[in-house]
Amino acid sequence: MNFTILTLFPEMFSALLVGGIVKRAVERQYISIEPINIRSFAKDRHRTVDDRPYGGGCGMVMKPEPLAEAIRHAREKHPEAYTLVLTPQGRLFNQQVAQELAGCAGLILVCGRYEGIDERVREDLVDDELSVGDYVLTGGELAAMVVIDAVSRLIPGTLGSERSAQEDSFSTGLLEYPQYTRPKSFEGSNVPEVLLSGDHNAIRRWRRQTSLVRTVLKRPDLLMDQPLTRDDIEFMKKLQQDINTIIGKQSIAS
Ligand code: 9D3
Repeated sequence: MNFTILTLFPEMFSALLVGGIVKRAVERQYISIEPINIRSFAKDRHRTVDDRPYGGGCGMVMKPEPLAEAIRHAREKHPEAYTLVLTPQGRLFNQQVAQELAGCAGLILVCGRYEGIDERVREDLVDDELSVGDYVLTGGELAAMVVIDAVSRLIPGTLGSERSAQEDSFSTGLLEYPQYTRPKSFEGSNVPEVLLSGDHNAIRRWRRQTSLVRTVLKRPDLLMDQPLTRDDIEFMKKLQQDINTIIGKQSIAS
């Protein structure tokens, strides 16, 4: 998978190559990352890429000509690629969108700066718009890196010997169970007995059940459209009964 990034700050993307799975995936040629400076498509002496908004208002808008030239250049080089613009108005990026994008032949990621890009470029040259969440960034670059990171690890081969992308929490639809490593006792707190038992069935059930409890407490929204197993339902009913028993035995203290 090729990621072509159109940006005014191509150097920012070197952060992806400092270390970790994305760097390794590039080295092993599962992915390629190709930042292109939009400014190099500006024709005037000052290499202007922004201009004042029609109708007035504060801030600047990315002017259409250099941006359109940059997108056409990227599309000619990667005719099969899907063109996305990162904007606060975009479709919310999540694991499902990452899965979808991982199926693309390539991605052209357009990073906005200033107050945004000229609407005509978005209408004519962009396939879709993505946001990475409801908070205000200073530009699309960090958002593009979020997309590259999340999509890269879904490309077959990129995770290497690391656990498969199928197993992680947003694929099971639950939050992950707690993890422990040596030592058995750390600052007075011990690793749960069951994990030391060697009983793999018991360990699997404990992990599933702690995942369920965590998800109920921290992200109940994730459970709403999640298929639960017969075992899950039985566990949650038992928990509910236990809670009711405790409540039933209580008299009001205050
Ligand atoms: C003053 C109007 N601003 C709206 C709050 C306009 C604005 C334009 C561009 C504010 C921020 C940005 C820069 N952000 C992005 O380009 C961006 C972004 C984001 O800010 N949040 C979440 N996802 C994304 S994707 C691109």
